[in-house]
Amino acid sequence: MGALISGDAIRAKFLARLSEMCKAEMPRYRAMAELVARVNEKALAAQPELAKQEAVREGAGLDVERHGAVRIGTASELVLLRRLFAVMGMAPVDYYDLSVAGLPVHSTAFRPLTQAALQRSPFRMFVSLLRLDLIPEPELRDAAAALLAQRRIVTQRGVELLDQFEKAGGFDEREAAEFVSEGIETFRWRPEATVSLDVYRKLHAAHPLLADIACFKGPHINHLAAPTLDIDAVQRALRTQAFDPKANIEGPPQRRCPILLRQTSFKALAEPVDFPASSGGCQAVHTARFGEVEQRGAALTNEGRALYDRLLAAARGIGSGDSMDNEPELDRQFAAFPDDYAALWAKGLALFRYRPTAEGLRRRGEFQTSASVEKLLAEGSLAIEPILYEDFLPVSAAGIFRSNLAERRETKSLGRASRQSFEEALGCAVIDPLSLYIEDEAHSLAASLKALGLPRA
Ligand code: OOG
Ligand code: NI
Repeated sequence: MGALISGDAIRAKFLARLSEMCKAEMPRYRAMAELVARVNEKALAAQPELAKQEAVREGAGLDVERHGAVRIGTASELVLLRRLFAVMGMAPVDYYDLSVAGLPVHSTAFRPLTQAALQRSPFRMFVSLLRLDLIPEPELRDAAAALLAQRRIVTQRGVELLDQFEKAGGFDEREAAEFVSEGIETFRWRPEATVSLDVYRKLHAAHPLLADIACFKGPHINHLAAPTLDIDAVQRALRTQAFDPKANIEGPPQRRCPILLRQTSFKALAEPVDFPASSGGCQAVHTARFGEVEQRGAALTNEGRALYDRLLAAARGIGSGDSMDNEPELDRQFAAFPDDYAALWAKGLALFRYRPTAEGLRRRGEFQTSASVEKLLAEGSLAIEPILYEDFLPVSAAGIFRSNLAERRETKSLGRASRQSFEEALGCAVIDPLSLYIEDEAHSLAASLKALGLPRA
């Protein structure tokens, strides 16, 4: 066995292959990525300081996708994906309940946990698990469960490699390359249903997600999300260039100091699918795969997030859903959310990374041990920059899901969150994202104070 390859390196390779595969399989997605690249180039030329906003990262420029998504059917599939993503240094962070938006799934995001790892390859996978308990028809539940019990979503060689990785604690270069090739197979689009058109239609009628998850050989990746520096310009370009984007950008409105996550997408394409010859054979279309764009801003504290949720709910209560352009109402509500970093810091709404300034370092050792962080910031000895939000938003995710469902359905809540059953299926607890941001913030503050000669607990 040769030298071990890092999870970060395997993740970067895996994403490069996924991206290549999606662009080859879906010319529409390639075209969207090119459109986004043109918008980013323009935005950077007009405002070079934008590069800082979505820290154009060391190993990952703006041409590298930030996330993808799959939907799976069973606990054992979820465990397989957990093992597969662990090889790439990705762990499950947060729990997203989508049942409140009428969707029979709940989700987590597998992602790298540290800034250093995100810097090298900021790729995450949003993984949604079907909740058969939210499908009312018992015979369809049974049919879906039987279909899912039969399929194997990781190749046999892929499973052997996972066992080997867990025994040895790593892969050398040759093994990593083989793992990437096997792993990609799990996410490939195979335009052949495993059921008759009649069964497909029944499952689809119960819920389109049920058909998407249960009627195929594997959990085809349904989208990748390209990063942008100007999502409003992307949305306009998608409209004028007939990409059929969703009606509104999900997340907070446009701001001087971006927060959390804004997302848009072109709607899922109707793609031809073959049905098995054994059941009469025929073709129909299936609507699942799309393309997404994201722009990230500051991570929020609990207080900031509560304010965000409250303003968003107020805006949605007045506008509604995806069918309506809710921008004016969002703008109106979010006037109550401070839009400069100093105020976000002072009010404890966002999370920040600290660093000592050159001026501060020059005065090292001259500070009074009682000097407050506020004073050090005010006199310019310390500086802050927002910590980027690396996770997802359940209301936004639901908006993206819904814009891709073929028909208009009621948005009636299907049930309640079931974090416990999700974690039982996963075989471990999901990580609390806030704890990661807080640790980052605390660590940077301690290191900065130390650099100023102000060691403190
Ligand atoms: C996932 C939809 C959610 C996001 O970025 O929030 C999503 C899916 O359609 O499977 O992609
Ligand atoms: Ni997405």
